[in-house]
Amino acid sequence: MNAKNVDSYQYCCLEELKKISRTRGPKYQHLFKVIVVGAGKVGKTSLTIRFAEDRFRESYLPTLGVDFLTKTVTLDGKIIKAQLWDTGGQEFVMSLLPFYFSGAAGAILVYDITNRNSFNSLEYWLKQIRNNAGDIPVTLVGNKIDIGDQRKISLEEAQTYAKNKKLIYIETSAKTGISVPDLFANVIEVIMENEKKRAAKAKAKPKKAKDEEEFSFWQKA
Ligand SMILES: Nc1nc2c(ncn2[C@@H]2O[C@H](COP(=O)(O)OP(=O)(O)O)[C@@H](O)[C@H]2O)c(=O)[nH]1
Ligand SMILES: [Mg+2]
Repeated sequence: MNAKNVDSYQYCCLEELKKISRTRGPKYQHLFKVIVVGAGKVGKTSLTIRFAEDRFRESYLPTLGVDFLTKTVTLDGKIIKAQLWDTGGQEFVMSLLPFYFSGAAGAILVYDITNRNSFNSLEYWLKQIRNNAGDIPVTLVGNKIDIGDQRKISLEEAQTYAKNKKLIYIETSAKTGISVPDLFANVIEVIMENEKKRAAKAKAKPKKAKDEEEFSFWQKA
């Protein structure tokens, strides 16, 4: 698949999403976009599928372009629809990065606790998030704890890294499902808190500045 095809595929996905929300009518109060990033084979696709559909597959299918999965959750009596954007870490997707990051309300940054290279690449991905999506909440995920006997990055090292970068840290297994609901619950909670803060700040600002700052990702039904 080349970049041109990926673009049209992407466009179709967006059109499809719009159609769904039009025909079925909005059944949620908030809709936001969460991006899932990290090196290849760390479990990004597996985590999003585990969360959205509660299943797991052993075989590796590299993600081509970008895929959406949506999940509706309830928090503080509000219905929230999370749109999870999953991407492959391959070079050919790089041209799509700005589009992929645009309007994200939060990010899940994944590495594989049994793979040192995936941990080393966190710096790169964090830079991409900060450059393209700004100061959004980021949750760091150490995945594959079901094979903890092959662990290459200790819990302490990961926690220290997360603390230095001011990230929330959580360890999961997409395979067994352990801590996957906690991860997403946490992500949604921090995004909601961040949005509340942003809204309060925007309210306090004069109208002109408010208009300039408005982003479309925070959509009310
Ligand atoms: N043991 C184990 N394998 C996993 C886990 N998550 C993903 N995998 C496997 O790791 C490989 C890559 O997973 P995938 O979700 O495609 O990674 P992605 O490239 O980051 O999207 C696949 O063979 C998965 O079955 C996990 O939590 N534990
Ligand atoms: Mg994938």
